[in-house]
Amino acid sequence: MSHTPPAATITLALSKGRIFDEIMPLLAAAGIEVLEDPEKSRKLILPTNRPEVRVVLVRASDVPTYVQYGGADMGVCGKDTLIEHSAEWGGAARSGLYLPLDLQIAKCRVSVAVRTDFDYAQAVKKGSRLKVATKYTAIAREFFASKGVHVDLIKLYGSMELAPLTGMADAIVDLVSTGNTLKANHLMEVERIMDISSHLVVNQAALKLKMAPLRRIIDAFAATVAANTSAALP
Ligand code: PRT
Ligand code: MG
Repeated sequence: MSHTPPAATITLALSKGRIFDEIMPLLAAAGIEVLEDPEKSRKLILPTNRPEVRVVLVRASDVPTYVQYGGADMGVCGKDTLIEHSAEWGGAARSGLYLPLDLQIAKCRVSVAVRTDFDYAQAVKKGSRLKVATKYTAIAREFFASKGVHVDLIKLYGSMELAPLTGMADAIVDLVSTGNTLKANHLMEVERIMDISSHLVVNQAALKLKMAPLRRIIDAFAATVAANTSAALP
């Protein structure tokens, strides 16, 4: 059986977990319902109630790659992931990605954290060279360069919290949401680098070829985001 879709199919790339869970209400408001639970199914291609729309499940950090190379027409991923992906390509535009909408979901922040017994302010003041472990090397490089702090970046793919605990690094740059993970590992947040939310990413060529159906989905998402934002105002 071939998995190559008919030309009119819209493929949406999502990652399991928080992004999948938080995009569901937006999809529902756009009239799209995913027919299988990714936590229960082993399938990587999930059908929806709309025969022309399907979801592909990929690693969060692979979402921009799928959209860029046309494996998906659109996708949802964090601004953190987008910045790191764009840095590899010399900018979002050069990677052929169109970013029409901040979906305001899966919110968190990128922060610098250190061991509670490490005097970060003093180290910065003294002009010490800091060893910083992170998955977000582009964000970290840009941030410390703008502060004029010299850093040796150590690239990790997960469990960043361990690096300062084992003495491998002085600091980490990681995503923080409640702060519970840092606290549980005797780390503290010392700088907030930027706020993060998830964005809609669209393949520019697909947008031209499938303008009407993609626009309908983008507009429906935008309407829900606008309604949610105004409902959240005091
Ligand atoms: O897990 P995998 O390696 O496959 O990829 P991923 O970690 O990139 O995917 P996933 O699903 O964990 O995250 C997808 C996106 O969700 C991220 O790119 C962010 O944009 C967004 N997001 C929002 C978060 C968080 N909040 C978050 N808290 N991603 C990760 N975390 C982790 C963080 O890295 C840390 O380990 O949660 C921990 C901190 O949480 P608190 O609540 O204890 O502070
Ligand atoms: Mg994760």
